[in-house]
Amino acid sequence: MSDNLTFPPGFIWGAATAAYQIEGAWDTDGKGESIWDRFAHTPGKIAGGDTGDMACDHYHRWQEDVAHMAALGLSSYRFSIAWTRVFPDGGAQPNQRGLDFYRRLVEALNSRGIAPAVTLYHWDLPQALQDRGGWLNRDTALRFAEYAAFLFRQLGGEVPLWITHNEPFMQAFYGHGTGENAPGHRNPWEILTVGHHLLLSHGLAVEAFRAAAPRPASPAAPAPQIGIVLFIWPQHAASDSPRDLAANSVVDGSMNRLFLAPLFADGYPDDILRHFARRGMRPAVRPGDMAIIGRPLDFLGINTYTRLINRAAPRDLLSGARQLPPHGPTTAMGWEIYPDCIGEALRKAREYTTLPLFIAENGAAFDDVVGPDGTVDDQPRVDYLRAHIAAARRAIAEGIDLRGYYIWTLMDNFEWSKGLGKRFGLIYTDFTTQRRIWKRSAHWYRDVIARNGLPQE
Ligand code: IFM
Repeated sequence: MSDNLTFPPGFIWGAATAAYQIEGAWDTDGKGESIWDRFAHTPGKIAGGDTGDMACDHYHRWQEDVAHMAALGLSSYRFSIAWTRVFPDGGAQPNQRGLDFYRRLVEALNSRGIAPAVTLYHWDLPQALQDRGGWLNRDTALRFAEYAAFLFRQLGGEVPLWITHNEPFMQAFYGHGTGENAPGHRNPWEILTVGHHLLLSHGLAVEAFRAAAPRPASPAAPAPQIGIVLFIWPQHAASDSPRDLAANSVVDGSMNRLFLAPLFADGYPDDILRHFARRGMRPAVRPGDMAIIGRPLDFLGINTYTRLINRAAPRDLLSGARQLPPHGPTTAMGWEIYPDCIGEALRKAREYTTLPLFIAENGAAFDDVVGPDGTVDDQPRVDYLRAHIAAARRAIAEGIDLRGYYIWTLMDNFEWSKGLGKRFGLIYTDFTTQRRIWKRSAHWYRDVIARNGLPQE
């Protein structure tokens, strides 16, 4: 690490995906219906009428995809398990064929030296549990802990990094507040209860993990670890006026502190509880819950892509804030390209915990096209990644214990309500033929991994 481009030895270079976004095969081999299957099949919910029915057809093409990961040189691959493949109706009866799919995938990754990082829940709740109230029903947290315990028993030792949830913020606020995500509820009064049950289910799963104490596959391998992945987006006030500062603090409180504080400090932040209580919103906390939620973890994963600039907007029911337009160039999502999001998100996490940190997702959508010569020249993504990885390197130089960086995402996939049109991948997916084409950024990332750092410009 003699220069400011090289990373510490053993730094983890990864790529991330999620089950519903890549697998397809939505009703194959006994898989049950999830809330995303139901939501995407509801007309008008997804741009262009797209669904994840096929997505990248990874369920059938996983061997080819693992070969791409190996060719990239990934040290880790983060993916999620579809609860409904393993327990089709969210109950206690496992589906062997679903479990076998993940067992084969985990074995293939390990055999190629790619450490599996497994997310248990990336938003695809069994529809059968949704029919019984979903995350509004405290019982769903108990069902989640059983599902998690089953996987710890089955695959625990083969998976070095277990992640309970991906971005509980999104499930709570977008699934239940704006309705942009499944299950599509537009009922802000549900948000805090859903968020609380997600966190409770996380804590119960951590307890199940400690009880199972999965042993590493080989004595030389490190013991499997457990953590959670939070969405941490830096928030900036539009001005120094007390109103803008207060509005900014509410957005930061809702997106970031509402999840960091109960996990790592002493409960929900008072200012945010008061803010929501004035709107009649309260989490359904029972005695003992906060101790479960705060069970010690082994690491924290952070997803960060940009920043938001907030100005007071008293008419906004939920936050009392509005976001200003981005202050510079944006990605195809309309998100400002703001590389300091990496350092700011890591420092925010550091206010709450000294655990090892991972950037569990970072990346960009651009309007990539296959050129006449059959290549995909995504130089804007290379520029984005270079700037963000450089920011990660600066954070390490500051003393932040950052252990790894996962690009979102391995290959273009189903970007939730935006459908198949938002391309975030290192690898271009032709959704008609399912052909994969390495973009310029994939070649570039392979080089970064091989040299364990950034090339000179
Ligand atoms: O595609 C999503 C992912 O599922 C969760 N984090 C943000 C990504 C880009 O929007």
